[in-house]
Amino acid sequence: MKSDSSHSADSFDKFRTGSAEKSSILKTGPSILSTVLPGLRIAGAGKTGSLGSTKLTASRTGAEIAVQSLIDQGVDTMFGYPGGVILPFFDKLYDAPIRFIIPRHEQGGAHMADGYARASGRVGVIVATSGPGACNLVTGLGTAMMDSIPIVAITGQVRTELIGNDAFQEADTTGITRPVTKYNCIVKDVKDLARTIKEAFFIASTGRPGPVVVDLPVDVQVAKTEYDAGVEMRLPGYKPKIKGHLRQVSMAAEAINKSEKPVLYVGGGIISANAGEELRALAKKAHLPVTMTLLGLGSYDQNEAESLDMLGMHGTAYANYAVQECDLLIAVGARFDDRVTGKVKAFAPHAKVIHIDIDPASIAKNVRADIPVVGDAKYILTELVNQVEYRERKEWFTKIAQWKKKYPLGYDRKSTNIKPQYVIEQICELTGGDAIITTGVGQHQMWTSQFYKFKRPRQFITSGGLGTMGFGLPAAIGAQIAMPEATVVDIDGDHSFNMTLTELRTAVQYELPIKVCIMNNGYMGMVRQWQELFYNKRYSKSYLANPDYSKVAEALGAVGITVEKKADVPKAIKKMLTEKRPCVVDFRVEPEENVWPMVAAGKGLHEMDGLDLLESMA
Ligand SMILES: Cc1ncc(C[n+]2csc(CCOP(=O)(O)OP(=O)(O)O)c2C)c(N)n1
Ligand SMILES: [Mg+2]
Repeated sequence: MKSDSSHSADSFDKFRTGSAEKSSILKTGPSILSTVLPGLRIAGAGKTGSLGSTKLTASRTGAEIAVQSLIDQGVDTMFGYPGGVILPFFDKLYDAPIRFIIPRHEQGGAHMADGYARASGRVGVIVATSGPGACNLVTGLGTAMMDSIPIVAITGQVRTELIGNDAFQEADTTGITRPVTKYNCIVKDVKDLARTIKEAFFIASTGRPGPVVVDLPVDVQVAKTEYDAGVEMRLPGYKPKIKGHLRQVSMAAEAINKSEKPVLYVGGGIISANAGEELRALAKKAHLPVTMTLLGLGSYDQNEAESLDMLGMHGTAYANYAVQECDLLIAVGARFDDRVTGKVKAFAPHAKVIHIDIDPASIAKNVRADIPVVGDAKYILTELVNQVEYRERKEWFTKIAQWKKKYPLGYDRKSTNIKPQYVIEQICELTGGDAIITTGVGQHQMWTSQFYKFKRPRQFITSGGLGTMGFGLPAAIGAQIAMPEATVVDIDGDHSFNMTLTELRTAVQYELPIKVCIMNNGYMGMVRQWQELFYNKRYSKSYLANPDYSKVAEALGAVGITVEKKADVPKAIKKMLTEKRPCVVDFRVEPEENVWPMVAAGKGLHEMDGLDLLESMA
């Protein structure tokens, strides 16, 4: 059994409050994972304890085993909220070397674990009690599931003998969370516990990542057995494919070399595979334009000439036109979501499609794939880089340059009102384009994807698949915990912020200098935009009376700033960036601004509305 441990128990000292006796449980073995599939991204690899053996230790309770298993997976940070049936587990956390963040609501905790995972590339861990605690996780799990984010959730459950009896705070957690998890299970025998937790981390972080729930009845937490740190996983049917089929990879390389008008279309899979450098190498070597999905933003530096920025419903005209006219579409780690394709039948009509994805179920699910390649983007792109040749493709790049010139993203820069796009451009400029950005869901999210120019993977954290309002603030907290030195800015909507604003107090308590910039248009702006365009301006129930957000911020112990004049925007952002406390800036933006361009639902990508407006502002 390989022991690659560098993260000794001592490195946890600053968190440790417990007795010397505790240290014995810190010295158990490493994960066996690195010996199972060499080269895989393993949660906590290199961060395990220092002994590395299958040595059995003295009899321990389930709660002790659960905590020790987490430590052995390299977990040093967790999010969670206690309750009756998870108390044995919480008791063992009392003096464990784990930094523990208590949110104000379990949904917030799940988004924090998610933001932590997205910012760091590690597995986020969230703990909740049974019944209401577990139910409150559902939105967070669904958000992580849709965006393929590795989370392990540990939930308390009532005693095994009571399950099915409508016991106090009983909920069918595995039943409820099945559709929003990659995998879930209930541990009914303490002897299965160590293995199950190991499997949970492995499943969450390998293949197409995703959330895993381990439901833990309270009697299993107090039952005793021996802890075997080296226990073997039993996952005979789970074998994520890493290396693509060589013949398919060669065919893909050949198609790229022949193509006159190629487009690389990349998604969040590049980021979860840590394949940003390989993507760059491919685009540069073969000379390929790159467009990104919402979740793919950051995977390619948008300041580089090859970037076409985002495609899809609110993507750029130049990206959408390029996709519609290309002769080869090279999709990597993207799943042809309907917000990307528009009308599927009209999508990329002239293109041969290469589809590279680690999840075989995603391939050809929505759009045919002429050359499917199943495997890890990092491996496959490396292989492709070896086989592709540089081609100038002068005509193609000239055409793209013309589209860029004719239809740049824009807005009325002369307006004396505060345009949300202006605020976001200013945030980008004043943070040097380097901040980690989170968002809620709505217009502000789309403007952020259009007007903040991302440079690197893991810089943009947003709920793409589920589109969860309320994600921005807790995700920013998780990201700041993962990256204490980074500037983390939540660019939020007024109503999205409303949904989880109680977590501001969490940021205050843990002294996290996060920034929240509210694009306060008074409306559920995206709903209002659809009502304006498709429901004859009948703004049915899309307006809510907001509180004074800067006063709310102050009441919760954060800094609050309100900005009502355009001239005050840069000043307020600069002040925000110097604050050590969490800071909320309430920008009173133009209430009825719209996001352009827009591909209306059911239309082809080339049928964008708002182009004349963009052209006139170019
Ligand atoms: C939890 C949740 N409920 C409802 C929606 C539907 N929805 C999408 S955008 C939106 C409005 C968002 O308003 P706001 O946060 O103020 O952002 P804006 O569009 O104004 O920028 C709504 C209600 C959602 N995405 N998530
Ligand atoms: Mg709004």
